[in-house]
Amino acid sequence: MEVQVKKEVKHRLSRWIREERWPHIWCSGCGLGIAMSSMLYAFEELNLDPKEIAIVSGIGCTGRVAGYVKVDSYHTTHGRPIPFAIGLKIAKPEMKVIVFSGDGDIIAIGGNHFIHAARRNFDLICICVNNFNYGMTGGQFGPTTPYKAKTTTTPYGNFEYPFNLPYLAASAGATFVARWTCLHAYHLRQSIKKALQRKGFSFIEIISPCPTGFGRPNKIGEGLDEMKYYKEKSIIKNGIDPKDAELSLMGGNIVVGEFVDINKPSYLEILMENNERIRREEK
Ligand SMILES: Cc1ncc(C[n+]2csc(CCOP(=O)(O)OP(=O)(O)O)c2C)c(N)n1
Ligand code: SF4
Repeated sequence: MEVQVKKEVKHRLSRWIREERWPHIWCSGCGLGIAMSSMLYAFEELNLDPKEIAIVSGIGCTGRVAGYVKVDSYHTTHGRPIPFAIGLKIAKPEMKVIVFSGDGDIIAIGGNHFIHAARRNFDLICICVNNFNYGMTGGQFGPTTPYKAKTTTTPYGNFEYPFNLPYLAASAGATFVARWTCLHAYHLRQSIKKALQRKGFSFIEIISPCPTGFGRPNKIGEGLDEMKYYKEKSIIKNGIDPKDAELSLMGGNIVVGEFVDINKPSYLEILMENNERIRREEK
């Protein structure tokens, strides 16, 4: 009789995931799995050493990423991943420090830290998963919720205008700015790879389905329906002024692409140069 030997099949990303923390908490149809795996595939393709990467998140469903990834990772308080990551990068400039968090976390409570990190061209990769609501706490509206969109706290439709995140990042001083949806997993991975290989403040917005907090109340439906919407309505426009990067989940288009990629001395380069100069002058 032939003896069957069971072969253990390992996922291609298993060296990057804390499997002991599985199953994850995300709802079916949520885009966060694609957002996270796009980053992990970028690590894999660049053949990075887990020891050279640190991931910092705040709270929320997106914030869980820090707990699931097998690198040095930090789940910080609400809105504070950027200042935490700045401290980390100054202490360990040789590490690739990534902030991976939600729109509520980075742009609402953490908005001030975001604009100043961009202004300083601080050497960080900031990935913001924008699902247009506060997913984890029950689907409240936030600063990226579209005008007229329904959330638990805007049952009659949101009457505030949202931020255009790439425009905000670029006008504050970010030197690499991109936006992709979870459908654009290939492009997203390429942008993350680019960001991992450059200095300065890189900002990547990932438009992601949240069927629970956003899709259903706005009659978009499930995660797959939102992905179909992205397929129908997204247009790639690399290199355009981000102020023209339209974003509509309410019937209009979603403009995606790499909008900004410029060279400007980064915060750490300026800091090192100044330290050198002061040392020379004091001799
Ligand atoms: C100081 C503080 N205020 C409020 C909360 C409650 N809270 C937890 S998650 C969250 C919203 C997160 O939204 P977002 O960053 O968009 O992440 P998502 O869950 O949508 O991925 C809030 C307000 C908190 N943890 N700490
Ligand atoms: S609430 Fe939304 S963001 Fe949170 S896990 Fe569910 S689908 Fe994803």
